[in-house]
Amino acid sequence: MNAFEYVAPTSIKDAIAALNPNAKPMGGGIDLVQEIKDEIIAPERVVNLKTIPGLTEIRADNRGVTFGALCTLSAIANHAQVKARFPGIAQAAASVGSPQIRNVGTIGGNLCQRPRCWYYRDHAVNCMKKGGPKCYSVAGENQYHAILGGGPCFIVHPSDLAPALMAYGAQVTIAGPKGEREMDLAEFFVLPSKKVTVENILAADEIVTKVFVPAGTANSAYVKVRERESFDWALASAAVALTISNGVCESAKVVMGGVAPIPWRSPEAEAALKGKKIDDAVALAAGAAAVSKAIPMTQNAYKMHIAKNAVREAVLLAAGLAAG
Ligand SMILES: Cc1cc2nc3c(=O)[nH]c(=O)nc-3n(C[C@@H](O)[C@@H](O)[C@H](O)COP(=O)(O)OP(=O)(O)OC[C@H]3O[C@@H](n4cnc5c(N)ncnc54)[C@H](O)[C@@H]3O)c2cc1C
Ligand code: SF4
Repeated sequence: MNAFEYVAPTSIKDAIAALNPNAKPMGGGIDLVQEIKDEIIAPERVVNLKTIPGLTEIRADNRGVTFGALCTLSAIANHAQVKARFPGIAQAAASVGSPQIRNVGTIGGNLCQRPRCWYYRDHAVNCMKKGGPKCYSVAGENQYHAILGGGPCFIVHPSDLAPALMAYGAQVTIAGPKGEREMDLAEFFVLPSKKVTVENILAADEIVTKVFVPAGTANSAYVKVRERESFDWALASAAVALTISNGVCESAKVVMGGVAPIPWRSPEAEAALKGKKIDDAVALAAGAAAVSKAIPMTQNAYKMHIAKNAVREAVLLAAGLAAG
């Protein structure tokens, strides 16, 4: 582990001024500190965002809900209005890691956490994501890797919150040297085919300051399938938000986690739901549509079945029907 300078800014402006390509912002520090200890990264400076006041607030009103970037996952999972009005988001936050991780981990850190690929996490392996010559998962151990959107790197995006927030059309606010900008969370994530060394559009001197979720349907759900039930990242997950009128699905958003290098929205699954009365057959058809374009790697075809059934179950839960 390298020695680094520690900076504790008291404003967003000071935090931005302290950031540069050799510095890293820190939320709860769960992922960042592990990366430093494992010698995957060696920043010269760590900028602790927790010393900036006002970034832990959750504000719910008629327009929707705003999460400061330093909100913990526990605060989101336990917030009464989030649970009642945005159940899929509360369920996603509650599904992250263990209670200790949820008490410390922040929404900003959850969205910006680095991939879990074991080649990436091995400091001795210089794969493409670290600027090296090749992706070792292609001919190697790829059972946890992407079935959609992969290439030339085949990570899956590890965030549980991201699919649920995207299903609600969340917007993210980014602060940088030129001020603040807002964008759809869907535009925040970057496929490896565009830029292989990063997972999002943030520059080295930019941070996430808040996430806004517009008011919408309470018919939502997040279903996560994991290998180790006590705490684990998703093998595959599905966030579904439905607008239902007179028993018929007027519109649907379906976003999967754990299957692609970015949270993966499925227009195919959404089309399979729109205009239909939701029942098990329709939910299953949506699940099948969600993986219809998947291309499994040598060891992860099993993920197709898991993702399909995660979508099916999330659709049924969002519609208020018991999973079949
Ligand atoms: C055992 C274990 C199990 C886990 N299980 C899950 C799981 O099931 N689901 C899941 O989603 N995650 C899981 N995690 C990952 C966990 O690290 C994140 O969920 C957590 O939210 C990270 O938050 P943090 O605030 O500690 O991030 P940090 O470690 O502080 O930061 C993570 C990354 O984001 C950057 N960053 C942090 N805040 C900002 C910001 N505001 N703007 C820009 N960049 C920022 C940092 O520079 C760093 O690169 C698990 C972790 C562990 C150790
Ligand atoms: S999947 Fe990505 S992170 Fe993993 S070995 Fe390949 S290039 Fe590296």
